[in-house]
Amino acid sequence: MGLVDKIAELEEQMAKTQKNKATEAHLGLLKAKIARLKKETDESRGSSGGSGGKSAGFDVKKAGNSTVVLIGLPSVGKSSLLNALTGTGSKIGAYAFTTLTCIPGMLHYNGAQIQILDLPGIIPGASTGRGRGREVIAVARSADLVLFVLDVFDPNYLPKLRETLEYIGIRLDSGPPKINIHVLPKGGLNIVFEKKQDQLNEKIVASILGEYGIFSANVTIRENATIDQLIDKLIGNRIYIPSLAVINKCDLVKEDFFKGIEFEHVEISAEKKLNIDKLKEAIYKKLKLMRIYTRSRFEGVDKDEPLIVREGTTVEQACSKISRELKELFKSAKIWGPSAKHPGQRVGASHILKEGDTFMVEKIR
Ligand SMILES: Nc1nc2c(ncn2[C@@H]2O[C@H](COP(=O)(O)OP(=O)(O)OP(=O)(O)O)[C@@H](O)[C@H]2O)c(=O)[nH]1
Ligand SMILES: [Mg+2]
Repeated sequence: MGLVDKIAELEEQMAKTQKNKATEAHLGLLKAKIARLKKETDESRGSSGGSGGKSAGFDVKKAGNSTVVLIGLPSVGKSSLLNALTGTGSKIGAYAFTTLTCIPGMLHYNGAQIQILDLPGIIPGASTGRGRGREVIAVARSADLVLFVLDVFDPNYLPKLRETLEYIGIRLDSGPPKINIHVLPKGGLNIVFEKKQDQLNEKIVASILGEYGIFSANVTIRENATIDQLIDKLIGNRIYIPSLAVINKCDLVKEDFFKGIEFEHVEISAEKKLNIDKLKEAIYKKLKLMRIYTRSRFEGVDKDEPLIVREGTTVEQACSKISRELKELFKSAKIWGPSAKHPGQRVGASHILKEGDTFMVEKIR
């Protein structure tokens, strides 16, 4: 039996098993087995991790401060949106599969350069199919944000799109599981639960670890984790990316149309250019970018040329973005703005910057 058949058989077995307390451990083990086999098939296909698809047209070079991919069904308006955000001329058509390759554009916002990638539409089963679908979603693996584009008459397609990406190991809107596993040559398992667990217990953790050939290890579970998170930790090649949902073609409906929609989203019309600025701001926020200004003794502050960095960036990291020399000669910095206790506060290399801060480096010589 081939790997694909084995996976199908296990998936069938899972579907047939009732979900309850008594079957939890058994189901967890099946999940672990499936995840392990899937990883093996990915590896034999050579398509796991990295930048994904190898075919012509999909090897797009990353550019700018961050990369955003547009994921959605055919004809929802992805190319129209790329054009509205960036002024790029991606082809728009009233028929499905107008876009056949990956088209990049650049959004300039708040001093940041945000690369937007327009992709062909995906259809159900894209993650398992051999065709372009798999290549399309593989591009998402290297993105900093996934923008789900939904048609106003089909917004409930969102969960299916999310599942499609989850299937190839992309984890949306969450961080890596707070689980540590330190494998030991002998001595059995020592499992510590730091938080109360809803799904995991010693028996389940032991049987899942066994599936991965781990029988001796120090394991610390630092959050209320799921079986899936434990498996993610063991598989190891998961990618964690934030996402944002956009509902397009809002020009076709009245406002009260959106009352029943409960998930977070931005309503736009790419064609009529409605709410595009609001979407730009939402993208910028989700990417957690911020503007930092530098001040030099001679030239003062240049407000036109911010340094674009991620939230949580330290003074040291910002310096190394400017130049290696600056990082090496760093003695201390003076700070003005939101993160400064008082204007001109002197701080060390590990000081965390905030949006709108200005800093000036004092060098060792
Ligand atoms: N009414 C309305 N129509 C739109 C809007 N945005 C796009 N369209 C129309 O929807 C159709 C599909 O638009 P595209 O931008 O080509 O869609 P796509 O998602 O790139 O399609 P594929 O490349 O085939 O996946 C075109 O006929 C557009 O004119 C909108 O905001 N409102
Ligand atoms: Mg298109």
